[in-house]
This record gives sequence, structure tokens and C-alpha cells, in this order.
Amino acid sequence: MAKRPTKRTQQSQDRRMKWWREARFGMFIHWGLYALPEGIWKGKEIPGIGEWIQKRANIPVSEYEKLAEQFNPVKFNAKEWVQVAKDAGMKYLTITSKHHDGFALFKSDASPYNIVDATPYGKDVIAELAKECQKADIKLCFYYSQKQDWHHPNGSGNTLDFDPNKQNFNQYMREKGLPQIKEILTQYGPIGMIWYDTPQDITTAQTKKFITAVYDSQPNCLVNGRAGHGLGDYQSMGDNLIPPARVEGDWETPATLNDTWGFKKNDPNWKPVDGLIKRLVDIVSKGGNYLLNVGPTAEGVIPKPSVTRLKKVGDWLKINGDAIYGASASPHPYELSWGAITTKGRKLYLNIWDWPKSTFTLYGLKNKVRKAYLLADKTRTPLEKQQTRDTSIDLDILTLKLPRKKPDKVVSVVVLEVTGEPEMDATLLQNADGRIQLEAHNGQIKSPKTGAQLTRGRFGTIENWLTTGHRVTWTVKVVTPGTYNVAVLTQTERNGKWEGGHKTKLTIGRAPLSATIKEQERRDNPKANADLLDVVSMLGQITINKPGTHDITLRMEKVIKTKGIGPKLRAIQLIPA
Ligand code: FHN
Repeated sequence: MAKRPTKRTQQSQDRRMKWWREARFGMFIHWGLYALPEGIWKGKEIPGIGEWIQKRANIPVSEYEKLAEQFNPVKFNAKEWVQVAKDAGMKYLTITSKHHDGFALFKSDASPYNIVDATPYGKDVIAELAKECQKADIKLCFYYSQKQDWHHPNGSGNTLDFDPNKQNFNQYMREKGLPQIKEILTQYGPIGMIWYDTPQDITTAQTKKFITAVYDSQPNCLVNGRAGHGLGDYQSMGDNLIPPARVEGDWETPATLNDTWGFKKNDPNWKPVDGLIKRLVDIVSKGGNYLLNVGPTAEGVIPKPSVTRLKKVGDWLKINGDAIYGASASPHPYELSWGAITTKGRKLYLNIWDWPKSTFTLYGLKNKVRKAYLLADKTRTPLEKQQTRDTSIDLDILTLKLPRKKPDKVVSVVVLEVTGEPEMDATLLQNADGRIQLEAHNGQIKSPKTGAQLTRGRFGTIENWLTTGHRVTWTVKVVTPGTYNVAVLTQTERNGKWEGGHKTKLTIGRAPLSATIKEQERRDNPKANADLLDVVSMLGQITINKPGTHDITLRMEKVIKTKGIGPKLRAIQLIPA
């Protein structure tokens, strides 16, 4: 969990975090001068995220700041924006009050480079948003780039105009950073959170000043985890990154609807609605919040593809919101192949995206189910259920009779009301549909005592597998013996580079399967940035003879490291043949 610079009791911290834990879903808005060029500078398409155009196209301040003279978002309508968030079922809105380019979307006495003083528009959009958010009961929160400021001679990040060796960041803090934090916390009523970003080489003392400035003005205002040095009220995950398993403490994934944050004309890579709903469910099932971004145009319009998608997520939440708002992580520490579980008190929500033909089976639930029903069913008609226990393998089995027709096209929710606190078998279990999913992050690594060690990537991979002699073992409870097709998933590098040809040996009991990793298919991994792909390689078949707990071990008998990558292991999948 992120640390706080001031000591608070758990109770008072719980009170401050309450609205945020209840909310689970928020809107991020990246809006500023960068919306004007739309990702194109002097006729040239500038690669990368739109709000970085000043840096990526090497635009000097003297040229970039002139954009302010054209910034006239005549179609901006605070009420409409807030309504988009409301219709999406979002409970908070975090807008870039000042991004790295240094331009403020609010009236500021600390710097004239702001929407009121520097643009023909001349109105304070933040003031208007604050009014509408209050009316709609949406928490208004501010993104503020505390370290990078490409417009101020003492802000970080602009090496084109300013010499970093001559900069004095403390002076920046005194002249602009801290006064602006005070302005945004005193001009617009109660603020939910300050969302700091890219702390870079900020010192602990400087970070503490930025945090204290928030708490001094508004003690109940939260601070996100990118304040720096692990401080803040909760942890911020990497952009678009969803952790592979439950994470303790409060955390949030900031993510985009397409690939950019600030508006770009040529970024049509919109995520499909089903992917957005599944991501939301997945994040909540691991204990986090989803902060999903829109990048309005320079005229002040939220792009239509964003609005239509968000509306559909909102339609889903209208029916299934109980499974999300105020919900906590799954009691089962592993991912499930059919969907994800969220909980609230003595209720479990089975968010199912692979709807079975008629019977749904859940392994490992230890509680007695008092009642099961579809969340979409207003009458809450009980579903037929049966709970048994297979003592030979120490497994609790729940079966539910489900209607043939799923209540929702994407994710349908079954509610289980149970006796006592939800409790599930903590072993890795075969999925009830027969699949056995061995995620790299769940595997135990055994390496030779000397020499290069395997490392764990931040988001679930096992890396640095450049020598032989290492083993990764999973202990899994198998329910249905049989023959399985084995797939291995390895991850590409950011630039798409990947290396194959490694000779693997997978062992279950005494039966080994030896094969070579070859690229057969590249697949999007919805839990990672779009540029990290899964490469699928089918290794062959393996037979598991009896039910019960088994160790499955993967070795590399030969690794190829010509490109210095080796196999970056993401998962092994055993699919019933
Ligand atoms: O550099 C920024 C980027 O422009 C964007 O604001 C994202 C949102 O999380 N944060 C930084 C990169 O992580």
C-alpha cells in the first residue's frame, strides 16, 4: 500500500477512502492545447501519445505557446461532459488541470499561461465543471503534473528550451507548482483527489511538500500514488496495466479508450465494449479502481466513439452495478477462465463471460450457499443449486442450473448469498470447464544457486531466462484426468521483438513433454499495454492419469538468446483434447 507522509489511524483513513472504494469507476479527461494539433505538426503525423506532441515534435515553447491564441472550445459544455460520465456509471472525474506542457485549464494568478488569461475563450472550464459535478454528485478530481512543466524555465522535462543544469526545481515549486495546487484546492469547492504524475527524480522532501499542500487545503482530498516515493493514499498502476492477480491495499489502473490520452485525429484503435466491461470486472475482482480516459477535441467535444462505448458500459452497470460499486476483490486468489468474482459482505458476484449451456460449476467455495439468483432478475427467483464435496481430492463443488439464454450479451452476473464470510480453496484449481491455467506469476521458481537468476516482470511474466537449469513449478488441483493440448504463451518486447526456438520440457509426474517454442499466433493481452503481445505456441499433448494435487514443472533444455530476450513466460495453458 502507498504510504502517507502524515500518520492517520486506519479508521480515519478508511473514512477518507470510503467514497473512492465505493466508486470503483472514474472518468479521466486529458484536455489541453495539444488537442489543437490533433497529433499532426506541420503536416507530419507525430507518433506517440497526443499530449506529448510538444516534446515528440521538438516544438520550442515560443511556438507551442501560440496554440493558446487559437484555443477556443466553443462547443465545450460542462453539463454534457458530466452527463457522459454519469451515463457511463462513473462516479468521479479526474481532469488534467495542468499537464506536462504547463498550460492550466483554470484561472491562475501563479501563471498567466492559463485558459482564462491566454486564450480567446477566456472562461474557466474547471469552474463550470465543478458546478456540474456538484449537481450530478460526481467527485471532481484534478490531475496535476508536479515535476514536468515544459513551459516554466525551472520545471522539468523541456531540454530544448531550458538547460537542466541551470534549473532550480524548488524555485518552480515556489513560483508555480505549490501556488497552483493551492489555487485548484481553494477555487472550486471540495475536491476528491489530486492525481500527480511522472514524479521522475523528485526528492522525498519535495514530494512531501506537494502532498502536504493538498492536505493543508483540504484534509479529506486524496492523493494518488504517483506523488513519488511510494507516498500517497493509494497505489497507481502503470498506464493500461492490470495486475495479474489480487493486489492488497487500494489501487487504481489509469487507462485509455484508444491508444492516446490527449485527442489525436488518427487513433481509431478504440477498445470494444465487451473488453471495457471485462476490464472493469477484472480490476474490481482484484481489488482496484478503473480510471478510464477520454480526450476531447479542441472544440470541446468528447469523441463520439468514446461516448457510445461508455454509454454501453453504463447500460451494463445500470443492471449489474451491484457487482461493482463498493465491491471487493475475489476470495479466490487466481484468475478464472469463465469470468471473475467480486464480493460484498456475504454476497459473491459471479461475473460470467463464458456462459455455459445449462449447468455452471464452481469449484472451491467453502461456504454454504443460501440463495443463488441472476442479478438481472428483478424477482430474484432462486436458481436450482447443489453443493457436494469430493473428499477424495478435498474439493467443494457447487452446481447451478442456469437458463439457456444469458441475461447479458457480454457479462452476466449470478449472485450467491452465502453464510459467513466468503471463503475459497486457496490452491490453484482446474477450471470447471476443464481448462488448467498456469500463469507465470503463480509458478514457483527454482534456480541454480549461482549464475543469472530468473526475474519476475511487474505484470506477471518470468524473465531473464537466458540460461538452462531453472525450473518453474505449479501445484494444481486436477479434478478431471485426461489428455490435454498444451499451449505456452510468451510475451513480445515493446517493439514487437520476440525470440523462439527454445527447447522446453514440461513434466507431470513421470510423463515429460518435450517440444520447441515456435510462433503460431500473436494475441492481444488485455491486461497489458497494446504493444505487449502474447505469442502462442502449441507444444503437443500431455496426459494426467488421476485426479488430485499435481506438480507441473517447466524447464528449458535449450534457450536461444541471439536477441538477448529468451522466453518471457506469461502462461501455460492445458486445454482438454
Ligand atoms: O506522461 C503521462 C501521459 O501523458 C499521461 O498523462 C499518463 C496518464 O496516466 N501519465 C503519464 C505517463 O504515465
